[in-house]
Amino acid sequence: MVDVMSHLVRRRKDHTLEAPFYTDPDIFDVDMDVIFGRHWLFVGVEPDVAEPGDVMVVDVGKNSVLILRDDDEEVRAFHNVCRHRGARLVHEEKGTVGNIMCRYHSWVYNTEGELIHAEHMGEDFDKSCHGLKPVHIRSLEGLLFICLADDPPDDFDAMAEIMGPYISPHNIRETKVAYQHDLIEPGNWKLTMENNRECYHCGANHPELTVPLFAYGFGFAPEELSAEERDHADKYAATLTDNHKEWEAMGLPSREVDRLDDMVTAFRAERLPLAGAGESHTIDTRRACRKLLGNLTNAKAGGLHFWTQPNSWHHLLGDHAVVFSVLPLDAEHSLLRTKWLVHKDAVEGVDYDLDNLIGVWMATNQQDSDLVGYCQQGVRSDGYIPGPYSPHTEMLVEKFSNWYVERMKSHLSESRSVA
Ligand code: 3BY
Ligand code: FES
Ligand code: FE
Repeated sequence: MVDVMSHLVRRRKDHTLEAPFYTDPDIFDVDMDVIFGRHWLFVGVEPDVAEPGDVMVVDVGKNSVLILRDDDEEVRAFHNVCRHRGARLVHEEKGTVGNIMCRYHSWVYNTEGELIHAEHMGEDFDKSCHGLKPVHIRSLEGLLFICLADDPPDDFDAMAEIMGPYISPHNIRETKVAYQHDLIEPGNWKLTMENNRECYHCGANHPELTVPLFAYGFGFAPEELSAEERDHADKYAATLTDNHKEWEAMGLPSREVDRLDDMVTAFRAERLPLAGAGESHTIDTRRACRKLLGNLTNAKAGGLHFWTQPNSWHHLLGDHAVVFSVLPLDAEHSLLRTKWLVHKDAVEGVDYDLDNLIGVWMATNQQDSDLVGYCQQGVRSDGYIPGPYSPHTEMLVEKFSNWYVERMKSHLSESRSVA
């Protein structure tokens, strides 16, 4: 087995990771234990389980997790494992249940996870000792995060306190999932995340996304701009400042908050102006949905970018929201799950056209997936040497890689000192 710690310790700052971090199945197993087993993961939204009895299954490596709304409307999470002989309980990704019955010997659990029926187990059998094993779950204004560890990182509340006011105007709880798309990217999960943390690649690769999104919002080297480009960049900077003032006056927190460095549950957010008509991530830059989110009365609410380590990013717009989660499948494949949310009362074909709603990000996701695949092909090769991140456009990629390296080091040194 590779010595993960020695690779972590010699990692060259401001550079991509060494190849085994993207290719080695043993390091992948450590990632699943340390990163995906012990941190808060974004897995879905409250509207995924809108009504009591609604169930969603999310697979995180070897763990399958049931997320459901109980009869008291509380969202709960349990391991999707029968407490009798361990059979998987729910097999479909989405469904609605009264109770949950195991197919094997018909044990029955209620939506609180309690075992309520088990035949032929004898008089001494105590049903109350055989409820479903709970998984920690928290809702950040309707965005659902789970943690598989017994003791999750204790800074979720600190994130929620800062991010609550940014997210609440979009009222995620009062939305519905208009569309979900699962894309298997041909790359390690860290390549998917690194790709998301920069827009250095946007101009050359995202003809649709760069219609509503200003590439200037993601950094550049001023000395490399032509006079005309510098003029555009200056105008963008002025627009950003003006918009932040306007939005904050309207009750929409907008200024950048960057906690990617100093928290375990690390995150970043900023509300950015949109180009053209300035309303949405659509090809005509106008709202895709007639009904706006929450109490918003103006579609020109910019785009709130919200990122969490290790596995999510979100675009909260005036008329819809797009939320993304990355779930690793193996060392060289990752599931990118994207959900488009619109106001719960919006009607497809009346208030929104589905193709128009999803068009920009369906195209962008495929382009990003191709780019991730090109890197995966490269990191497998003997020709791969860790390369430098741009100090102007990839500083947030460095923050992702640095967070990963520090979290891995911290857990591996803890487990060494215990052993
Ligand atoms: O290129 C991407 O996928 C993301 C979205 C916006 C810029 N970039 C960080
Ligand atoms: Fe579930 Fe037996 S394994 S009832
Ligand atoms: Fe991209």
